[in-house]
Amino acid sequence: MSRKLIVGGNWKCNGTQDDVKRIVEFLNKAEVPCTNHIEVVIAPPAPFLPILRSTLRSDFNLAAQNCWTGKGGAFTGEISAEMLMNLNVPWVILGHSERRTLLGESDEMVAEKVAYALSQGMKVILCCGETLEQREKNETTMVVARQIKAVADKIQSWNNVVIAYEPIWAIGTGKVATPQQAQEVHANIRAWLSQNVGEAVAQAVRIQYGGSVTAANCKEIGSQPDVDGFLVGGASLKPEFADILNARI
Ligand code: G2H
Repeated sequence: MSRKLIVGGNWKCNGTQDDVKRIVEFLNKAEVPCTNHIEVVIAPPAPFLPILRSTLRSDFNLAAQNCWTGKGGAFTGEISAEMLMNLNVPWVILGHSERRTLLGESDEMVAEKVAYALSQGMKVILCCGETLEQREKNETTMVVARQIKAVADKIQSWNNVVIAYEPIWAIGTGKVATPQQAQEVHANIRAWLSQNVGEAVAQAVRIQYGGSVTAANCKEIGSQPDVDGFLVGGASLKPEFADILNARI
């Protein structure tokens, strides 16, 4: 089955207003293959979402990097899915390992967030991935399955979910997974979905690779049959992001 490529730019907690202007400038100039073949989603820090909404080209979409587990209210510092929809931000990245590790987000909390965001009409990039220690103990398949199962238990439809496989040992380290390592985990995720959710979902769900993706390594990783795009961190702040968008042509 041919799945539409999806590339995300996760700016994490980086940038100033001047950086935003500079990045939007090169994004707006970037030549990309027909948007029938690729979807581009930019995830700036939340304070910059409105300015990107009004300055970013309309064929690129926007994501938040987090949202709350339920309806907004007395939750200081949080962002609700309703607010994001109100700002015309249709995507949200959930379960990024930085939030799981640094902010203690459990599989269950991530799953609650995914379920609530979907219930509000949002689209979700669900991150999963193992630590180096878990990989060395051959626990990668188990860890990733556990993270995905928590979500599968709480949602009815995978139509608006993209999975981002991000091995933690490859995040921001410059140590990228080999194309074979990425393909193996992506294929295992698809196999898990097939056995536990259904074959149609397994074939339709897009799975991005994330972790030190650059213009130099994206072509090889992107050529793997079960890699449907990338979630890019550091390189999404640089003009080379435009080259990553063209990895498949
Ligand atoms: C992984 C990735 C973006 P980087 O976190 O989600 O970041 O490309 O900097 O490793």
